Amino acid sequence: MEALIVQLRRLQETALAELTKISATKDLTNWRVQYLGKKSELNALSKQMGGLRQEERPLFGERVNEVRNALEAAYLERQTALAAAEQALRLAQETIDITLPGRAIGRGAIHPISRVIQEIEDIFLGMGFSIVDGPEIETDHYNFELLNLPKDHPARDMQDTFYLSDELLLRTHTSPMQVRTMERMQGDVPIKVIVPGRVYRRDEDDATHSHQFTQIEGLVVGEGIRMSDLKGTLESFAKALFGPEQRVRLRPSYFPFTEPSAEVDLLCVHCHGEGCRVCKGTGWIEILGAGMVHPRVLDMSGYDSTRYSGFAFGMGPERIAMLRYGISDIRLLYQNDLRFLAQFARA
Ligand code: 2U9
Repeated sequence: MEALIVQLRRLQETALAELTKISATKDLTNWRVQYLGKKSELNALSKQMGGLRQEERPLFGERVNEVRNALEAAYLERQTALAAAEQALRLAQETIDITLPGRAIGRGAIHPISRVIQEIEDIFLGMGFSIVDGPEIETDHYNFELLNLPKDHPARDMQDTFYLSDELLLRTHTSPMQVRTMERMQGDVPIKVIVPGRVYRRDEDDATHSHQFTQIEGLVVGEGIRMSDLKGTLESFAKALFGPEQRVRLRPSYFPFTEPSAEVDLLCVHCHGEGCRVCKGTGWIEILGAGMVHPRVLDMSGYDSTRYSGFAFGMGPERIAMLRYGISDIRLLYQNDLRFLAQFARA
């Protein structure tokens, strides 16, 4: 019995000494199998109990249990300590230095044409208009015929056209969308729409011309719509866009789709009517074209011109952007030069 007790003590000392040498949780399992498993020395020793005298057995059993408990406790303690150390190491390695400055994302700017379009859309939405848009590839029928521009009409030359085939073309104005709107409304009134969009003309590009540009056109159709409605609407628009001091002036003009037609001047946005370089000394600048919808145009789109009337207008956001921001060459608006565009970033 004495010899067995000594073996037990030695076993405990060796096992604990071995345990302290283990430095990774994955190596703990081998230790546990070796010192606490079925084939362990401890198990072998405990089986020797049968060879002991009856009165020695409780004491020996107690000693075996003490050693087993001590080894179990030491194992758990070591496992907890190693797991904590390993986690601390992992956390330290995965630490991100959040004090590093990030990569700055450049601030974008809304294109000056888009800015002007958005502003104009807001103004007309506020006056109860709807916004519609449609195809840039159109038919001759919608782009010309239904706008009172038959094939032999001299005004077709005013708008040199990119034809894609005999019947298909790049629209020269957004007006075909007003025609399509009238068709869709099938004689219903009122119609109050504006149509912003890109249009195309066979022009040589220079400081004031571009073969591709933008238009915003408007159309109002109803009963009893008069020239005074046109003037009042455009005056409200001009004040909303350029300030309450604005005024509009109509001069007679000609468009095939309106009769009468007018060119619409606003007080010069630069000198407010004094006369300057921008308005060539007149105090006025031309911003819009407009007129009462030609009766033939109404009739062709299903609106009886003896009962209904309407007004229409058109303007170029490029021209408005150039006046507002002092841009002297229209081509700057299409070159996508960031040095130019970045100037329109909001602070
Ligand atoms: C329908 C009936 C009438 C649209 C109109 C103008 C006058 C006009 C130009 C101004 C400068 C275009 O951007 S610009 O080149 N537009 O002067 N446009 S009346 O008249 C219509 C349109 C559709 C059914």
